[in-house]
Amino acid sequence: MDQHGRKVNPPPSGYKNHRRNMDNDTLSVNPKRFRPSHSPHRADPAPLSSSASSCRALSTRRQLYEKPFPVYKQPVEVGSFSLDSERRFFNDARQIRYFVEPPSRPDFNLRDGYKDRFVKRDDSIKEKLDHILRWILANKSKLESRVAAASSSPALGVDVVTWRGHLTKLLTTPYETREGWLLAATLFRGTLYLSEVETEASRRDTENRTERHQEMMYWGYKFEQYLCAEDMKASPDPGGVVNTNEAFCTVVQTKLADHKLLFSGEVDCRDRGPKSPAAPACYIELKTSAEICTPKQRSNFHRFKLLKWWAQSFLPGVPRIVAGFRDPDGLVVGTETIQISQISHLIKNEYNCWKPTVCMNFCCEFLSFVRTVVREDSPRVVHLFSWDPHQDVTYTVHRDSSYCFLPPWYVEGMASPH
Ligand code: 0WD
Ligand code: CA
Repeated sequence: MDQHGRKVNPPPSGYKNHRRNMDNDTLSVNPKRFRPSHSPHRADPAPLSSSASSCRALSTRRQLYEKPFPVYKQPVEVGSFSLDSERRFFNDARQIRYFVEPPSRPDFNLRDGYKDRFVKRDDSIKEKLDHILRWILANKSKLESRVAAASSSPALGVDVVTWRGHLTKLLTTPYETREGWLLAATLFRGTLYLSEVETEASRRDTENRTERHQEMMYWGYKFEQYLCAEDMKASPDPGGVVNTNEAFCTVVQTKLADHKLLFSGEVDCRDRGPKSPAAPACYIELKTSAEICTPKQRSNFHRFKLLKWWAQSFLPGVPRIVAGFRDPDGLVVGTETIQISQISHLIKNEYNCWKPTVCMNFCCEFLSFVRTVVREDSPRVVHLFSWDPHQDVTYTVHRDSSYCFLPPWYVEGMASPH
Protein backbone atom coordinates (compact mmCIF):
# COMPACT_ATOMS: atom_id res chain seq x y z
CA MET A 1 0.00 0.00 0.00
CA ASP A 2 1.12 3.58 -0.45
CA GLN A 3 0.63 6.28 2.14
CA HIS A 4 -2.93 6.77 0.97
CA GLY A 5 -3.70 3.15 1.65
CA ARG A 6 -4.02 2.26 -2.00
CA LYS A 7 -2.74 -1.05 -3.14
CA VAL A 8 0.61 -0.61 -4.76
CA ASN A 9 1.57 -3.15 -7.35
CA PRO A 10 4.64 -1.64 -8.89
CA PRO A 11 5.77 -2.98 -12.23
CA PRO A 12 9.43 -4.03 -12.30
CA SER A 13 10.29 -0.57 -13.50
CA GLY A 14 8.71 0.88 -10.37
CA TYR A 15 11.13 -1.14 -8.27
CA LYS A 16 14.04 0.18 -10.23
CA ASN A 17 12.90 3.72 -9.71
CA HIS A 18 12.77 3.22 -5.98
CA ARG A 19 16.22 1.75 -5.88
CA ARG A 20 17.68 4.50 -7.96
CA ASN A 21 16.27 7.04 -5.58
CA MET A 22 17.52 5.26 -2.52
CA ASP A 23 21.02 5.16 -3.91
CA ASN A 24 21.01 8.80 -4.53
CA ASP A 25 20.71 9.89 -0.92
CA THR A 26 22.82 11.52 1.72
CA LEU A 27 23.19 8.66 4.16
CA SER A 28 26.83 8.22 3.30
CA VAL A 29 27.76 11.79 4.20
CA ASN A 30 29.06 10.76 7.59
CA PRO A 31 31.72 8.14 6.81
CA LYS A 32 30.95 6.20 9.98
CA ARG A 33 27.27 6.12 9.25
CA PHE A 34 25.54 3.34 7.49
CA ARG A 35 25.08 3.38 3.75
CA PRO A 36 22.26 1.20 2.40
CA SER A 37 23.67 -2.18 1.48
CA HIS A 38 22.04 -2.15 -1.94
CA SER A 39 23.87 1.00 -3.00
CA PRO A 40 25.84 0.23 -6.11
CA HIS A 41 29.55 0.65 -5.89
CA ARG A 42 30.49 4.11 -7.00
CA ALA A 43 33.57 6.29 -6.94
CA ASP A 44 33.42 7.67 -3.45
CA PRO A 45 36.04 9.56 -1.49
CA ALA A 46 34.91 7.91 1.74
CA PRO A 47 37.69 6.10 3.64
CA LEU A 48 37.70 2.36 4.27
CA SER A 49 35.99 2.86 7.60
CA SER A 50 32.80 3.50 5.70
CA SER A 51 32.68 -0.09 4.45
CA ALA A 52 29.50 -1.81 5.54
CA SER A 53 31.16 -4.09 8.09
CA SER A 54 32.53 -1.20 10.11
CA CYS A 55 29.39 0.95 10.14
CA ARG A 56 28.61 1.86 13.68
CA ALA A 57 25.71 4.25 13.56
CA LEU A 58 22.55 5.13 11.71
CA SER A 59 21.24 8.67 11.61
CA THR A 60 17.58 9.33 12.43
CA ARG A 61 17.50 12.82 10.86
CA ARG A 62 14.17 13.25 9.10
CA GLN A 63 15.60 15.00 6.05
CA LEU A 64 17.61 11.90 5.12
CA TYR A 65 14.41 9.91 4.70
CA GLU A 66 12.41 12.35 2.60
CA LYS A 67 12.47 10.10 -0.44
CA PRO A 68 9.80 8.35 -2.49
CA PHE A 69 7.60 5.99 -0.53
CA PRO A 70 9.26 2.56 -0.43
CA VAL A 71 7.43 -0.45 -1.79
CA TYR A 72 5.25 -1.82 0.96
CA LYS A 73 3.25 -4.84 -0.06
CA GLN A 74 -0.34 -5.23 1.01
CA PRO A 75 -0.06 -7.23 4.28
CA VAL A 76 -1.52 -10.74 4.09
CA GLU A 77 -2.84 -12.49 7.18
CA VAL A 78 -1.08 -15.86 7.44
CA GLY A 79 -2.64 -16.86 10.75
CA SER A 80 -3.76 -15.69 14.16
CA PHE A 81 -3.61 -16.74 17.78
CA SER A 82 -5.33 -16.05 21.06
CA LEU A 83 -4.27 -15.48 24.63
CA ASP A 84 -6.91 -16.37 27.19
CA SER A 85 -7.82 -14.84 30.57
CA GLU A 86 -4.78 -16.57 32.09
CA ARG A 87 -2.51 -15.57 29.21
CA ARG A 88 -2.44 -19.10 27.82
CA PHE A 89 -1.62 -19.43 24.12
CA PHE A 90 -4.03 -20.97 21.60
CA ASN A 91 -3.30 -21.42 17.94
CA ASP A 92 -6.76 -20.19 16.95
CA ALA A 93 -9.07 -17.16 16.86
CA ARG A 94 -11.13 -17.92 19.99
CA GLN A 95 -10.53 -14.43 21.41
CA ILE A 96 -11.74 -12.50 18.37
CA ARG A 97 -14.38 -9.90 19.20
CA TYR A 98 -16.98 -8.24 16.97
CA PHE A 99 -17.46 -4.52 16.54
CA VAL A 100 -20.83 -3.08 17.52
CA GLU A 101 -21.57 0.43 16.24
CA PRO A 102 -21.81 2.88 19.18
CA PRO A 103 -24.95 5.02 19.60
CA SER A 104 -24.66 8.57 18.20
CA ARG A 105 -24.75 9.93 21.76
CA PRO A 106 -22.89 7.30 23.76
CA ASP A 107 -23.06 7.35 27.54
CA PHE A 108 -19.87 5.42 28.20
CA ASN A 109 -18.29 5.90 31.61
CA LEU A 110 -14.70 4.68 31.21
CA ARG A 111 -14.11 4.74 35.00
CA ASP A 112 -16.76 2.13 35.64
CA GLY A 113 -15.34 -1.14 36.95
CA TYR A 114 -11.78 0.07 37.52
CA LYS A 115 -11.89 -0.81 41.21
CA ASP A 116 -13.99 -3.96 41.15
CA ARG A 117 -14.10 -5.51 37.65
CA PHE A 118 -10.54 -5.24 36.37
CA VAL A 119 -7.94 -8.00 36.06
CA LYS A 120 -4.65 -6.52 34.97
CA ARG A 121 -1.98 -8.46 33.12
CA ASP A 122 1.24 -8.82 35.12
CA ASP A 123 3.55 -6.69 32.99
CA SER A 124 6.59 -7.55 35.10
CA ILE A 125 6.58 -10.82 33.14
CA LYS A 126 8.60 -10.13 30.01
CA GLU A 127 7.14 -12.28 27.27
CA LYS A 128 9.55 -11.11 24.58
CA LEU A 129 8.68 -12.85 21.29
CA ASP A 130 7.45 -16.03 22.99
CA HIS A 131 3.85 -16.02 21.72
CA ILE A 132 4.94 -15.37 18.14
CA LEU A 133 7.56 -18.12 18.42
CA ARG A 134 4.90 -20.50 19.70
CA TRP A 135 2.77 -19.61 16.71
CA ILE A 136 5.69 -20.20 14.32
CA LEU A 137 6.40 -23.64 15.81
CA ALA A 138 2.72 -24.56 15.66
CA ASN A 139 2.66 -23.58 11.97
CA LYS A 140 6.17 -24.66 11.06
CA SER A 141 5.34 -27.18 8.37
CA LYS A 142 2.88 -24.78 6.73
CA LEU A 143 5.50 -22.01 6.67
CA GLU A 144 8.31 -24.26 5.50
CA SER A 145 6.29 -25.79 2.68
CA ARG A 146 5.71 -22.30 1.31
CA VAL A 147 9.45 -21.72 1.40
CA ALA A 148 10.21 -24.94 -0.45
CA ALA A 149 7.96 -23.69 -3.22
CA ALA A 150 9.60 -20.29 -3.27
CA SER A 151 13.11 -21.73 -2.67
CA SER A 152 14.34 -18.64 -0.84
CA SER A 153 17.24 -18.80 1.56
CA PRO A 154 16.02 -18.38 5.19
CA ALA A 155 14.49 -21.61 6.53
CA LEU A 156 11.30 -19.76 7.45
CA GLY A 157 11.11 -17.82 4.21
CA VAL A 158 11.10 -14.43 5.97
CA ASP A 159 13.89 -11.99 6.79
CA VAL A 160 12.44 -10.44 9.94
CA VAL A 161 10.21 -11.69 12.77
CA THR A 162 8.95 -9.24 15.38
CA TRP A 163 5.95 -7.62 17.09
CA ARG A 164 4.05 -4.99 15.17
CA GLY A 165 4.52 -2.69 18.20
CA HIS A 166 8.30 -2.78 17.72
CA LEU A 167 7.93 -1.76 14.08
CA THR A 168 5.58 1.06 15.13
CA LYS A 169 8.39 2.40 17.32
CA LEU A 170 10.78 2.27 14.39
CA LEU A 171 8.34 4.07 12.12
CA THR A 172 7.89 6.94 14.59
CA THR A 173 11.57 7.25 15.55
CA PRO A 174 12.46 10.19 13.25
CA TYR A 175 9.75 12.22 15.03
CA GLU A 176 10.17 10.97 18.59
CA THR A 177 11.66 13.49 21.00
CA ARG A 178 10.96 11.92 24.38
CA GLU A 179 11.42 8.16 24.56
CA GLY A 180 14.36 6.13 23.30
CA TRP A 181 14.37 2.39 22.70
CA LEU A 182 16.46 -0.76 22.88
CA LEU A 183 15.97 -3.53 20.35
CA ALA A 184 17.71 -6.88 20.66
CA ALA A 185 18.49 -8.60 17.36
CA THR A 186 19.41 -12.25 16.78
CA LEU A 187 20.04 -13.95 13.45
CA PHE A 188 18.87 -17.56 13.52
CA ARG A 189 18.65 -19.80 10.47
CA GLY A 190 18.84 -16.80 8.20
CA THR A 191 15.96 -14.94 9.85
CA LEU A 192 16.44 -11.86 11.97
CA TYR A 193 14.44 -11.74 15.20
CA LEU A 194 13.85 -8.35 16.84
CA SER A 195 12.71 -8.13 20.44
CA GLU A 196 12.38 -5.03 22.57
CA VAL A 197 14.32 -4.59 25.81
CA GLU A 198 12.90 -2.25 28.45
CA THR A 199 14.98 0.90 28.87
CA GLU A 200 15.99 2.19 32.28
CA ALA A 201 13.88 5.32 31.68
CA SER A 202 10.81 3.26 30.78
CA ARG A 203 11.24 1.09 33.87
CA ARG A 204 11.36 4.22 36.03
CA ASP A 205 8.29 5.69 34.32
CA THR A 206 6.34 2.48 34.93
CA GLU A 207 7.41 2.48 38.58
CA ASN A 208 6.45 6.12 39.12
CA ARG A 209 3.04 6.05 37.43
CA THR A 210 0.50 8.07 39.38
CA GLU A 211 -2.78 6.51 40.48
CA ARG A 212 -4.55 8.79 37.96
CA HIS A 213 -2.29 7.59 35.13
CA GLN A 214 -2.87 3.95 36.06
CA GLU A 215 -6.60 4.48 35.98
CA MET A 216 -6.41 6.24 32.63
CA MET A 217 -4.60 3.23 31.16
CA TYR A 218 -7.71 1.22 32.02
CA TRP A 219 -9.96 3.60 30.09
CA GLY A 220 -8.81 2.31 26.70
CA TYR A 221 -9.73 -1.27 27.64
CA LYS A 222 -13.07 -0.16 29.05
CA PHE A 223 -13.85 1.61 25.79
CA GLU A 224 -13.19 -1.66 23.95
CA GLN A 225 -15.67 -3.42 26.20
CA TYR A 226 -18.43 -0.92 25.30
CA LEU A 227 -17.91 -1.56 21.57
CA CYS A 228 -17.11 -5.28 21.36
CA ALA A 229 -19.30 -8.37 21.46
CA GLU A 230 -18.00 -11.88 22.00
CA ASP A 231 -19.86 -13.39 19.08
CA MET A 232 -21.61 -12.47 15.85
CA LYS A 233 -25.05 -12.03 17.38
CA ALA A 234 -24.26 -10.86 20.92
CA SER A 235 -24.22 -7.35 22.40
CA PRO A 236 -21.38 -5.74 24.34
CA ASP A 237 -21.42 -6.45 28.07
CA PRO A 238 -20.29 -3.34 29.97
CA GLY A 239 -21.15 -5.12 33.23
CA GLY A 240 -18.47 -7.78 32.68
CA VAL A 241 -14.86 -7.96 33.82
CA VAL A 242 -12.06 -6.25 31.86
CA ASN A 243 -9.15 -8.70 31.73
CA THR A 244 -6.05 -7.46 29.90
CA ASN A 245 -4.55 -10.94 29.73
CA GLU A 246 -6.95 -11.69 26.90
CA ALA A 247 -5.80 -10.92 23.40
CA PHE A 248 -6.44 -11.82 19.80
CA CYS A 249 -3.39 -11.37 17.57
CA THR A 250 -3.12 -11.43 13.81
CA VAL A 251 0.04 -12.69 12.12
CA VAL A 252 0.76 -10.97 8.85
CA GLN A 253 3.36 -11.25 6.17
CA THR A 254 4.45 -8.41 3.94
CA LYS A 255 7.48 -6.89 2.30
CA LEU A 256 9.12 -3.53 2.88
CA ALA A 257 11.43 -2.89 -0.08
CA ASP A 258 13.53 -6.08 -0.05
CA HIS A 259 12.77 -7.08 3.56
CA LYS A 260 10.27 -9.91 3.93
CA LEU A 261 8.51 -9.31 7.23
CA LEU A 262 6.47 -11.59 9.46
CA PHE A 263 4.94 -9.85 12.45
CA SER A 264 2.07 -10.11 14.85
CA GLY A 265 -0.12 -7.44 16.34
CA GLU A 266 -3.00 -7.37 18.78
CA VAL A 267 -6.34 -6.66 17.07
CA ASP A 268 -9.25 -5.15 19.00
CA CYS A 269 -12.17 -6.43 16.92
CA ARG A 270 -13.52 -7.15 13.48
CA ASP A 271 -16.42 -5.93 11.40
CA ARG A 272 -19.29 -8.44 11.57
CA GLY A 273 -21.29 -7.16 8.65
CA PRO A 274 -22.23 -9.64 5.90
CA LYS A 275 -20.11 -7.70 3.42
CA SER A 276 -17.05 -7.39 5.61
CA PRO A 277 -13.81 -7.99 3.71
CA ALA A 278 -11.24 -10.66 4.50
CA ALA A 279 -8.67 -10.10 7.26
CA PRO A 280 -6.82 -7.85 7.85
CA ALA A 281 -9.16 -5.41 6.04
CA CYS A 282 -12.07 -6.35 8.34
CA TYR A 283 -10.21 -5.37 11.50
CA ILE A 284 -10.97 -2.23 13.47
CA GLU A 285 -8.59 -0.53 15.88
CA LEU A 286 -10.23 1.15 18.90
CA LYS A 287 -8.68 4.20 20.54
CA THR A 288 -9.51 6.80 23.12
CA SER A 289 -8.23 10.35 23.25
CA ALA A 290 -8.91 13.54 25.15
CA GLU A 291 -11.76 15.63 23.80
CA ILE A 292 -10.54 18.33 21.39
CA CYS A 293 -11.70 21.81 22.40
CA THR A 294 -9.14 24.23 20.94
CA PRO A 295 -7.22 24.63 17.65
CA LYS A 296 -4.01 23.96 19.57
CA GLN A 297 -5.40 20.65 20.85
CA ARG A 298 -6.47 19.71 17.33
CA SER A 299 -3.01 20.50 16.01
CA ASN A 300 -1.35 18.41 18.74
CA PHE A 301 -3.73 15.55 18.00
CA HIS A 302 -2.69 15.64 14.34
CA ARG A 303 1.03 16.03 15.03
CA PHE A 304 1.51 13.47 17.76
CA LYS A 305 -1.40 11.12 18.23
CA LEU A 306 -2.29 10.56 14.59
CA LEU A 307 1.34 9.68 13.84
CA LYS A 308 1.25 6.80 16.34
CA TRP A 309 -2.23 5.72 15.30
CA TRP A 310 -1.34 5.77 11.62
CA ALA A 311 1.91 3.82 12.07
CA GLN A 312 0.31 1.12 14.22
CA SER A 313 -2.60 0.38 11.87
CA PHE A 314 -0.90 1.00 8.54
CA LEU A 315 1.70 -1.71 9.27
CA PRO A 316 -0.74 -4.66 9.43
CA GLY A 317 -3.17 -3.18 6.91
CA VAL A 318 -5.95 -2.38 9.40
CA PRO A 319 -8.02 0.17 7.46
CA ARG A 320 -9.89 2.04 10.19
CA ILE A 321 -9.88 3.33 13.71
CA VAL A 322 -12.93 4.06 15.83
CA ALA A 323 -11.92 6.79 18.27
CA GLY A 324 -13.71 7.71 21.46
CA PHE A 325 -13.16 11.27 22.70
CA ARG A 326 -13.46 11.58 26.45
CA ASP A 327 -13.66 14.37 28.98
CA PRO A 328 -11.36 14.57 32.04
CA ASP A 329 -13.86 12.49 34.07
CA GLY A 330 -13.67 9.59 31.65
CA LEU A 331 -17.04 10.16 29.99
CA VAL A 332 -17.07 9.59 26.23
CA VAL A 333 -18.45 12.71 24.57
CA GLY A 334 -18.37 11.38 21.01
CA THR A 335 -16.92 8.81 18.66
CA GLU A 336 -15.46 9.14 15.19
CA THR A 337 -14.31 6.75 12.51
CA ILE A 338 -10.93 7.54 11.02
CA GLN A 339 -9.85 5.82 7.81
CA ILE A 340 -6.10 5.18 7.83
CA SER A 341 -6.00 6.17 4.16
CA GLN A 342 -7.42 9.60 5.08
CA ILE A 343 -4.87 10.45 7.77
CA SER A 344 -2.34 11.94 5.35
CA HIS A 345 -5.11 14.33 4.17
CA LEU A 346 -6.14 15.20 7.73
CA ILE A 347 -2.63 16.35 8.60
CA LYS A 348 -1.73 18.16 5.40
CA ASN A 349 -2.53 21.63 6.77
CA GLU A 350 -0.21 21.25 9.76
CA TYR A 351 3.02 23.16 9.36
CA ASN A 352 6.14 20.98 9.31
CA CYS A 353 4.17 17.85 10.10
CA TRP A 354 5.25 14.20 10.07
CA LYS A 355 5.39 12.33 6.76
CA PRO A 356 4.53 8.66 6.20
CA THR A 357 7.39 8.29 3.71
CA VAL A 358 9.97 9.35 6.31
CA CYS A 359 8.62 6.73 8.72
CA MET A 360 8.70 3.92 6.17
CA ASN A 361 12.08 4.86 4.72
CA PHE A 362 13.65 5.05 8.16
CA CYS A 363 12.29 1.63 9.12
CA CYS A 364 13.58 0.19 5.85
CA GLU A 365 17.06 1.66 6.30
CA PHE A 366 17.16 0.50 9.91
CA LEU A 367 16.44 -3.07 8.80
CA SER A 368 19.16 -2.83 6.15
CA PHE A 369 21.56 -1.48 8.78
CA VAL A 370 20.76 -4.37 11.13
CA ARG A 371 21.26 -6.91 8.36
CA THR A 372 24.62 -5.39 7.52
CA VAL A 373 25.76 -5.44 11.14
CA VAL A 374 24.40 -8.81 12.27
CA ARG A 375 26.33 -11.49 10.40
CA GLU A 376 26.78 -14.32 12.88
CA ASP A 377 23.87 -16.75 12.75
CA SER A 378 23.45 -17.93 16.33
CA PRO A 379 20.75 -17.85 19.00
CA ARG A 380 23.56 -17.17 21.51
CA VAL A 381 24.48 -13.81 20.01
CA VAL A 382 22.50 -10.60 20.53
CA HIS A 383 23.23 -7.26 18.92
CA LEU A 384 21.58 -4.64 21.07
CA PHE A 385 20.50 -1.63 19.04
CA SER A 386 20.06 1.48 21.09
CA TRP A 387 18.54 4.84 20.34
CA ASP A 388 17.97 8.03 22.32
CA PRO A 389 16.21 11.13 20.96
CA HIS A 390 18.52 13.48 19.02
CA GLN A 391 21.15 10.73 18.72
CA ASP A 392 22.15 8.14 16.12
CA VAL A 393 21.19 4.47 16.43
CA THR A 394 24.20 2.53 17.77
CA TYR A 395 24.74 -1.04 18.94
CA THR A 396 26.68 -3.35 21.23
CA VAL A 397 27.34 -7.09 20.87
CA HIS A 398 26.55 -9.66 23.58
CA ARG A 399 27.37 -13.36 23.57
CA ASP A 400 25.72 -15.85 25.96
CA SER A 401 24.24 -12.96 27.89
CA SER A 402 20.96 -12.27 29.65
CA TYR A 403 19.87 -10.46 26.46
CA CYS A 404 19.47 -13.79 24.63
CA PHE A 405 15.78 -14.12 23.90
CA LEU A 406 15.27 -17.15 21.65
CA PRO A 407 14.27 -19.84 24.17
CA PRO A 408 15.74 -23.38 23.99
CA TRP A 409 12.32 -24.86 23.17
CA TYR A 410 12.21 -22.70 20.05
CA VAL A 411 15.78 -23.33 18.94
CA GLU A 412 15.32 -27.09 19.42
CA GLY A 413 11.84 -27.07 17.90
CA MET A 414 13.15 -25.39 14.76
CA ALA A 415 15.99 -27.89 14.45
CA SER A 416 13.76 -30.98 14.69
CA PRO A 417 12.23 -32.29 11.44
CA HIS A 418 8.58 -31.85 12.53
O1 0WD B 1 7.50 -7.40 25.43
C1 0WD B 1 7.25 -6.29 25.06
N1 0WD B 1 8.13 -5.33 25.22
C2 0WD B 1 5.96 -5.94 24.40
C3 0WD B 1 4.92 -6.83 24.43
C4 0WD B 1 5.82 -4.66 23.72
C5 0WD B 1 4.58 -4.52 23.01
C6 0WD B 1 3.59 -5.44 23.11
N2 0WD B 1 3.76 -6.57 23.82
C7 0WD B 1 2.69 -7.54 23.88
C8 0WD B 1 1.39 -7.03 24.42
O2 0WD B 1 1.17 -7.42 25.72
C9 0WD B 1 0.36 -7.67 23.52
O3 0WD B 1 -0.01 -8.95 23.95
O4 0WD B 1 2.44 -7.86 22.57
C10 0WD B 1 1.06 -7.87 22.28
C11 0WD B 1 0.61 -6.81 21.33
O5 0WD B 1 1.59 -6.56 20.47
P1 0WD B 1 1.50 -5.36 19.45
O6 0WD B 1 0.16 -5.35 18.83
O7 0WD B 1 2.70 -5.50 18.65
O8 0WD B 1 1.64 -4.10 20.44
P2 0WD B 1 1.13 -2.61 20.24
O9 0WD B 1 0.82 -2.28 18.84
O10 0WD B 1 2.10 -1.77 20.97
O11 0WD B 1 -0.21 -2.59 21.08
C12 0WD B 1 -1.42 -3.09 20.62
C13 0WD B 1 -2.35 -3.30 21.78
C14 0WD B 1 -2.55 -2.07 22.62
O12 0WD B 1 -3.57 -1.29 22.09
P3 0WD B 1 -3.46 0.32 22.06
O13 0WD B 1 -4.74 0.75 21.40
O14 0WD B 1 -3.34 0.75 23.47
O15 0WD B 1 -2.26 0.64 21.23
O16 0WD B 1 -1.85 -4.31 22.61
C15 0WD B 1 -2.15 -3.97 23.96
C16 0WD B 1 -2.93 -2.67 23.94
O17 0WD B 1 -4.29 -2.98 23.96
N3 0WD B 1 -0.88 -3.83 24.69
C17 0WD B 1 -0.70 -4.25 25.91
N4 0WD B 1 -1.53 -4.85 26.74
C18 0WD B 1 -1.05 -5.15 27.97
N5 0WD B 1 0.23 -4.86 28.35
C19 0WD B 1 0.63 -3.94 26.23
C20 0WD B 1 1.09 -4.26 27.52
N6 0WD B 1 2.34 -3.98 27.90
N7 0WD B 1 1.21 -3.35 25.17
C21 0WD B 1 0.27 -3.29 24.24
CA1 CA C 1 -6.64 -0.26 20.76
